[in-house]
Amino acid sequence: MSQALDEIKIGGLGASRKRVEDNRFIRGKGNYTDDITLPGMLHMEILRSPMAHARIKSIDTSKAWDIPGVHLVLTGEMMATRNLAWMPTLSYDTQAVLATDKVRFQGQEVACVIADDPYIAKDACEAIDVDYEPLPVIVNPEQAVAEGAPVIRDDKENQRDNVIFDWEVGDGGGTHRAFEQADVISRLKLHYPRSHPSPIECCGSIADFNRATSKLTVYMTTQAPHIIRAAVALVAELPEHMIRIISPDIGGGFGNKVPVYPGYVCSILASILLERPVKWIEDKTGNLISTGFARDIYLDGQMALRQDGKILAVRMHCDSDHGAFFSDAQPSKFKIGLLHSAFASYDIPVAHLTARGTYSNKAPGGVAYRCSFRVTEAMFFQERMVQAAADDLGIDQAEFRRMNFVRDEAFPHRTPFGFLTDSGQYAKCLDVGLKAIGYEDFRREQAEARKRGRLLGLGISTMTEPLGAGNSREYDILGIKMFDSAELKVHMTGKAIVRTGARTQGQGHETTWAQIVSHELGIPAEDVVVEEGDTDTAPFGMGTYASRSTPVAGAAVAMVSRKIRAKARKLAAHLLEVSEEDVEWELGRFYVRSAPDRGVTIQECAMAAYSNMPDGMEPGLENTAFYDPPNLTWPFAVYIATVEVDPETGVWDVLKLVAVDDCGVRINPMIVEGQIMGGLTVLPSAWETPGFELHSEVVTPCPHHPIGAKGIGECAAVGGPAAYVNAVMDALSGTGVRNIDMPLLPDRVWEAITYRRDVSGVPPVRSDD
Ligand code: MCN
Ligand code: CUM
Repeated sequence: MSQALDEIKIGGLGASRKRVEDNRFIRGKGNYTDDITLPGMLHMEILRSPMAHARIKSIDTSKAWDIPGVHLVLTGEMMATRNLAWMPTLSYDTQAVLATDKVRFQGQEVACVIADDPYIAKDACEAIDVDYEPLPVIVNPEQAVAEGAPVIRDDKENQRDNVIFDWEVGDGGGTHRAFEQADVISRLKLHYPRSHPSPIECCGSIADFNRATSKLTVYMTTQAPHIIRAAVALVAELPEHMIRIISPDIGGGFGNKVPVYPGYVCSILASILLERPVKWIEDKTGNLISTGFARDIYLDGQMALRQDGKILAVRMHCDSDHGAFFSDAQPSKFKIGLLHSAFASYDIPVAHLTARGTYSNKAPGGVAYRCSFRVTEAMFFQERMVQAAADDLGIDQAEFRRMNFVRDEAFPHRTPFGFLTDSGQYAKCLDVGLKAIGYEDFRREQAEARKRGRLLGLGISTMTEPLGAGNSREYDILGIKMFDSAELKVHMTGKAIVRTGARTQGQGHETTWAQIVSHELGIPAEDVVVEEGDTDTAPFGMGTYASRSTPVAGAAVAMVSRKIRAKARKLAAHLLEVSEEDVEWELGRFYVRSAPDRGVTIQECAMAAYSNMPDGMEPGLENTAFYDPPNLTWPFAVYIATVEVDPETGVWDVLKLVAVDDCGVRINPMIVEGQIMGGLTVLPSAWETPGFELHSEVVTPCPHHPIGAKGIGECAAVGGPAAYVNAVMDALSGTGVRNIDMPLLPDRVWEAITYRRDVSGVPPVRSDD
């Protein structure tokens, strides 16, 4: 008879285990960067530019130096003597650490003061006298390429204009031919505005250089500690083994804590110069005006359609505003992230995307924000475009999607831009969503309400997200290939520690990685501790963003557990005095095939690894696995929102939101639901947050992931926005309004309803009459 453990009871795969990290968080016992105080620690503050574009004529720091308690005033000129005035970005550009020649965005770092406390440092910043000569300012791509536009990056030798790149992907000729066959061509232009990830905790670092040991320890808010270690080694030319990056608890990242910021660099240099720990904690204003933003993309697309509803081809152009430095965090190969994952949900034969990136006098970033390298923009555009096309053809929204979806049996499917999606049941997800929202009934109710002057709307959005970069053949950042690793140490009493190079920021890795170990080894999850974030102890990893942790680091946890199991099997054979081939595994236990009652538990094997190993066997039960995924994982989701718009004020309320997410096998269903709700809510308060109805009945296991899981961390933030916008647009159907750019503030909606016209959010001004 089987004596296998009950997987749910031990907290394995599928268990809605409460998050173990919350034990400390809800008690206020988290350990964030700002909670750390080191002996002799000094404090750093940054002086930021009040101007968006100006030449620096002079910087006078003498008054700052005179303030008691000030230890160091850093300027770009001083940084330059150490070759640190500029640093490389993640997209092969350069970024000013402290400005020397010009300031290029409002909020740019101009000088730093290191003092006994942050207040003295702040006062001293205000005592610094900077003489600026204002220059014309550019705030959007149109201005950037206009005749006579000032060249923002005149620091770069061969830069004669404000264009960063012109990039294209897809089949231009084929797309052109398909458009010639079209019965109808549908067009949509929109702006996905700049957004800021806005984590509750701002960025910060404590650099601690110890002259006696030559060791540099940096506590910092980073989603990717190993990448930072490599960057510090390469940029500051310090030996990598003498650098230790510790990412303590993180109070939300959302992409904001991927880039390298000047504050980190300055605190490191200051600590080296002063030989004392230097703490820098950014304030909210600093975080909002200077750290990695997202989106800021202008999209113009056309869809070639056959009268019967078949999508024949798509043509897209994207103008993206990257701010003053091209510092996007994205795989090297792709200039505009994974924007070309657009239209992956649909079976479209051919497509062509052209993209132009330009500089502006805005903060750099392009980190994306809860989205795998610009897939939010891709999916938003996909779903807005699909809605517009269905309207143009007079075909029902849901039906139009269904008839163009990639069919279940067509996987793996090559998208028109060349990705290979792995699996899914798109139509089934849509059916579940339509049933849950009560589609037919709502349409009737909507028509009835219209007669009484009430505006109801229903918006559908789907998303197919490329999650889990690498594989290493195609994905790298600055040449560093994208894979991950996990280390598992099983102690003699059968308790274990698992470490990965990912870094949780609230996603619950401390809970879910233990569940994977439980699933593979039958060790109860509560007996497995998870540790991440310290480069001296964690194995190498590319960090946590683009929902790559489960697809890559999580897979590595499964793979290292399997290595441990393979060794435990040898130990079991030894203990049971049979040959390895006669040993069978069931959860938590090895047994003799011919005599199932004779068995040993995984814990007994662990003890044997330290006390009774067979002759010639290396002792211990520890291992590391590197995992280079064969492909990205491709979760799918359908989000359907219903709204009511008040025609008098433009205020709109969400009546209901139904989410159907298929992220493959769910490790922890409760955490997955938390991730979905968070993604659908993003920044608004509870007051604006509707009740969500989440569905988990569609599960398409990822065919190439060891436990069948796909990523989920960003799906709802990727697919959610179009559901809300499509619902408002649906409520306005018949008015001739085709687009309102986000944010859908009441005044914009009111303007659209009242004047029956599109409302564009294009800065700097929009005509109000
Ligand atoms: N999970 C699961 N089953 C699956 C997939 C995931 O149980 N099939 C669990 C995972 O084990 C993990 C969580 O769900 O505990 C999210 O997993 P995953 O999709 O792999 O995403 P990451 O862990 O890589 O998280 C990154 C993602 C990103 S890129 C952003 S941005 C974002 C997000 O997570 N930032 C967040 N969610 C966030 N949630 C919080 N609380 N804070 C942030 O900063
Ligand atoms: Cu794109 S925001 Mo997340 O990938 O850290």
